[in-house]
Amino acid sequence: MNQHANIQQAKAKIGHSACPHDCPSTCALDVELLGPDRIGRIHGAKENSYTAGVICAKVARYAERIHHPDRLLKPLVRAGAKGAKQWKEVSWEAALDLVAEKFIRAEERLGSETVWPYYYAGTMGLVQRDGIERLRHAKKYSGFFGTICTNLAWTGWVAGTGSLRGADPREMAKSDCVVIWGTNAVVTQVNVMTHAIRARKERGAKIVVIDIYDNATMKQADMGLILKPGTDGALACAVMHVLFRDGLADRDYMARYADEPAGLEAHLRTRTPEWAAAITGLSIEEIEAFAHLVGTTKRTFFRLGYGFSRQRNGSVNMHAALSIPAVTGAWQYEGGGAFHSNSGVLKLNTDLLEGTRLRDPAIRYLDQSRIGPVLTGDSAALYGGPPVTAMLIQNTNPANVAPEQRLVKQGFLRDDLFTCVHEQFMTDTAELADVVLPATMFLEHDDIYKGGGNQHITLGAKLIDPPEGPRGNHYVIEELGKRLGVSHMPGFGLTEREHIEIMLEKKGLGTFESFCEERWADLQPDFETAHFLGGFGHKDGKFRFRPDWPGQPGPNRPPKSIGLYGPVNELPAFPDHVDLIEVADPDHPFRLATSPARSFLNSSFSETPSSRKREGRPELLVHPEDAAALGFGDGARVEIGNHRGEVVLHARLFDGVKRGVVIAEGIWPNSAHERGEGINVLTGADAPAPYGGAAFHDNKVWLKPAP
Ligand SMILES: Nc1nc2c(c(=O)[nH]1)N[C@H]1C(S)=C(S)[C@@H](COP(=O)(O)OP(=O)(O)OC[C@H]3O[C@@H](n4cnc5c(=O)[nH]c(N)nc54)[C@H](O)[C@@H]3O)O[C@H]1N2
Ligand SMILES: Nc1nc2c(c(=O)[nH]1)N[C@H]1C(S)=C(S)[C@@H](COP(=O)(O)OP(=O)(O)OC[C@H]3O[C@@H](n4cnc5c(=O)[nH]c(N)nc54)[C@H](O)[C@@H]3O)O[C@H]1N2
Ligand code: SF4
Ligand SMILES: [Mo]
Repeated sequence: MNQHANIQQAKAKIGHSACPHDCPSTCALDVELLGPDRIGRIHGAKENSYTAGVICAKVARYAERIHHPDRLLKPLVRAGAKGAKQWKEVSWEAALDLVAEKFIRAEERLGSETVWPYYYAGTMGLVQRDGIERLRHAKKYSGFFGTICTNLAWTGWVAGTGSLRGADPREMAKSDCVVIWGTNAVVTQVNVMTHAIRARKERGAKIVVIDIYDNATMKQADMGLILKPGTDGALACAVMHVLFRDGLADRDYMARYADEPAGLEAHLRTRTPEWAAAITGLSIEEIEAFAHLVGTTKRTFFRLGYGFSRQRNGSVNMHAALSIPAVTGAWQYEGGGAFHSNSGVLKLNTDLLEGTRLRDPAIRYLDQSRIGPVLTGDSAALYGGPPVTAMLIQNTNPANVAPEQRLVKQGFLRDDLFTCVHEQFMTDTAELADVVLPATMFLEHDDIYKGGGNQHITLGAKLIDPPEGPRGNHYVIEELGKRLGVSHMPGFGLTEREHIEIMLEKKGLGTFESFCEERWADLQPDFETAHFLGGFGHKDGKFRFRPDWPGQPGPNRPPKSIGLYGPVNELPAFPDHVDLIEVADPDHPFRLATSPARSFLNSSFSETPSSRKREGRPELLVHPEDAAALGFGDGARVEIGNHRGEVVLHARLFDGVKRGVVIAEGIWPNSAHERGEGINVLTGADAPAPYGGAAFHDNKVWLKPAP
């Protein structure tokens, strides 16, 4: 740091906040305040036991994003053809009047279900993110089944444990072996590494990383297992086979805590390391070594991520991996057990905020991930209801991040669809809108945040003034409520702070003022509860080796109007490998995963100069022998494609991946690609069984030098 910066930091006032981005870490932040509307660097809060003073580089440099010259500052109305990037600046009043008028007209023509409010987790603040639900329910607009991120993972986790929580993630530091499975934690949730590395430093713990390529996290591992995409179920089965075979299974624990240990053991008899080696591409020795490590290390902590669930068999694989600590009995020990998400325990009462009581159960739901089929009039995706002809979009960029991008864009270009996008930047989606509204950023509005990868509820009060122009999501929902005639309904007419107060009060967490002092609340359940020592979440208190796939309750269960996604009868009775994935074939000999980039966060940060510089250009990691066989070298322009479309990238030769597997890191803006089409041209919007989701890392593709 230069002297000038040093002095600046010494002078800076520090404000407290929470990271609003869609990241399991939900870091508690210390923000250098340089003036009423200016920030300096952001630091991780040292006093927060999970954040522990560490945050990622892209948020440390948030000044680049919040003071970005390209921020949207004025409401814009389309002044040319859709997508032609011609805009007219208008006042907030005029823009909101226009949106309301279009929504009213659409409803008059086709009924309320023709309007589809669409949102996601660009901000994780409850008030700014979820307030749109209040408007939806009040107006009986089409429901939103939010599947894109968590469905495959949560379904698999809840199938086993019956409840979406796990061992205290800080306990990783007290573990003797941390298994980081299907999450690139160095990149996507750096705080996992803080605690895992502490265990290695202080107790000599081993770190195991299981992924499909030698990513940044695997570089930190003592044991790295690189398997073929979508084969984690096979690995887990062979590990459990060895545990039973070699007397490393905890039979007493299973007798007490699991449903059918004998059935599982019998089922696994044929799931040998040889069997799994052929499926996973791992060696028998690798599988045996991993099984013995976790079988002989009682304090093994399984940190199960989202990445390996983004396969069409992802729920099955999540459940299979989760079954291992139920066989070893690791749950009984501090530093042992498993963790995926604490979302099941961090509940705040959002009934008023979301207008839950205004919900009409007769209204259809539409699946977030299937926005392509929905907007192009697929009658199955529309559940027999009217076409979608009006949308309000907040905190998400579906024209870039949703699967089957060609359909999504085709849909947004429809003349009979009116789209309002509320955004911070001119994203791929905003470019296709009729009206674009400028949004504030987290330090410019009040909100409250729940961790998924930790156990805190953290306050993020407004710290600085926004530039002239941008307004918060809450403002937009309230103003539309007035214009659409629902502002008298419960939940409307309150400020952000009042909503936060109500949620805090109902949870017994004090007031907004007191929470400003406390900054966060630690809601981690006690050891016994977190480790399910009083029983698992299912009615009989048992961990289920034999999941009730169609019958399980849970946060991701589709609403009745959607029902289950098939083929439910092909889901296995016990942990297993199932080929429900896009298996490579002669026309598509490669398997493509679209893993995250370190300096981007989904579609965010692709606008900040330092992130753009660090990531370089859209690239495809290809095994050198595959490249040689196809006759291209490092840096070559290559085309990858499948029945959904084709995309051009630059090849980067990389031997940390199995042959036949290619990796495209990061969701680059569509415009960063040669033909203006992004990587999601190649990903599929078919919903995996049983509860849906998006299988972003499960794509069969062909690959050739680009023409
Ligand atoms: N190929 C591929 N595609 C993927 C994935 C993948 O791994 N591979 N991952 C998927 C996953 S897991 C997810 S969660 C999705 C996420 O995809 P998106 O939902 O698009 O994710 P974000 O980039 O987090 O946020 C979207 C936008 O929210 C805006 N935003 C932030 N805060 C606010 C606010 O307060 N108000 C308003 N109005 N806007 C705001 C940001 O400017 C940003 O443009 O992408 C999915 N798509
Ligand atoms: N820097 C950065 N941070 C992020 C994000 C980002 O885009 N960039 N996205 C945020 C969001 S919305 C989310 S949901 C989280 C997700 O964070 P993670 O839980 O880490 O999930 P993914 O990012 O989807 O993928 C993690 C890893 O899974 C690997 N993987 C893919 N298929 C398989 C498989 O079949 N088996 C195994 N074992 N591994 C596989 C991928 O190669 C990747 O290395 O991260 C958040 N944090
Ligand atoms: S690690 Fe995740 S939660 Fe923490 S600052 Fe970075 S993006 Fe935000
Ligand atoms: Mo996500």
